[in-house]
Amino acid sequence: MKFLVIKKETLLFFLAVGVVLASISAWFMLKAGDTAVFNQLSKEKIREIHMVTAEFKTKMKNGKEIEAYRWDPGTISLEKGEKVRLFISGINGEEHPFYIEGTKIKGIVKKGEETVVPLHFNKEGTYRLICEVHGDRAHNGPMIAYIVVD
Ligand SMILES: [Cu+2]
Repeated sequence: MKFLVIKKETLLFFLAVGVVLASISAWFMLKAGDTAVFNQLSKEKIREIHMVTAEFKTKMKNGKEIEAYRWDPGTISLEKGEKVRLFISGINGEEHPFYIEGTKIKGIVKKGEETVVPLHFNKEGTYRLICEVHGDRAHNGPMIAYIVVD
């Protein structure tokens, strides 16, 4: 009989732990916002898009080097409500800290590493993926990709 009582308490303990963990993960999901982030642990089949950081470089007749950085491909398309996993491989350039306009998404792409960005837009429009280091022509950019949602 005593054994049974302990077992019930243990069960209640694990139930309580489960409730607390579920609440914490729900809080994190809500905190992340619903416009452009979704649960990465989900098992559902999600389309993948692969992008790289590219550099165009040349030497002028006078010996001066000029260069420009780009995301490649520079434009990607998503359906409204579609869930996509964007893989960005850092090829050229040491680091590209980025953000996506109109969302809470930001991150960094480093040379030799892959950054995975979950995308999910509930509003149509064109969202710009902007590199903070190469944001305009004066900084060897603009390193901006267009995410078209329709
Ligand atoms: Cu960059």
